[in-house]
Amino acid sequence: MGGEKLVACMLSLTLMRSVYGQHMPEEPCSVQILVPGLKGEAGEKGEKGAPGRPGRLGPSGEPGLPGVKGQKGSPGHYGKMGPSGLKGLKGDMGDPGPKGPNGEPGVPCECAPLRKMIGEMDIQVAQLTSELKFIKNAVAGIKETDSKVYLLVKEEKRSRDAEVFCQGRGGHLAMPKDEASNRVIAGYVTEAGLSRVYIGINDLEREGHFVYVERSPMTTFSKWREGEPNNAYDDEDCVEMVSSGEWIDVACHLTMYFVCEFDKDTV
Ligand SMILES: [Ca+2]
Ligand SMILES: [Ca+2]
Repeated sequence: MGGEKLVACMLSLTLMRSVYGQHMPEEPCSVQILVPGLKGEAGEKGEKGAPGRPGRLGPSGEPGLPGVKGQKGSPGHYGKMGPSGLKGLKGDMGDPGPKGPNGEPGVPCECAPLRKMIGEMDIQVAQLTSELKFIKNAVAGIKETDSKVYLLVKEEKRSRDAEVFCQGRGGHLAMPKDEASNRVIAGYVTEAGLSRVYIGINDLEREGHFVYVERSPMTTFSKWREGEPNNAYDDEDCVEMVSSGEWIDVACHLTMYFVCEFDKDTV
């Protein structure tokens, strides 16, 4: 027993006496001076001890050789959608599709403006119908000389209204100024089976002084029937042509067919 242990033993003995009083077990350590004896014989081999603690971590090993290339993997997931591309060129127009089903019946409308429009269209249709009738007559029975075109209008009108009608189409009542033109106009009367038509001559401004409706004076040519003009009943200021081609002064308020003339330059 070393010195340290001896001191520790004595300290322990003192503590135990203070705690347990006189009831102390046999003194475990008494101070004795021992002398070493002779070395004994080698003991028998002991039993195998318990495994030791694990050793420290060793250093890193050398890099290994490259491995053999593995097999091709399965396809990966789809990537994220990329940005939109530029707009392409416009394609050709497709074929017309099939006709769709009929629509629902419409609802009643506020038709006052439409009625007004329809009314105006009716008036225009009437005007066009009149124009068409005029053109049909013109195509069917037009007569002409070198410088004039004549047209028999089969609408009974007073002399003034007849002249308005002819002016509305760019002409005048027929104004025969020579035998040739007078014969052409007379041809209308006979061919149409008529007895008379208005022509463009009158003495409205000055009694007995006949002029053409375009206000040009009478020339040397005239075709009065014998005894005419007589201004009968002091009321004959307009002129008709009968089928013979002769002229007769008559009252202007009579209604009859008439002949218009147009300059070829303006037709
Ligand atoms: Ca007269
Ligand atoms: Ca007369």
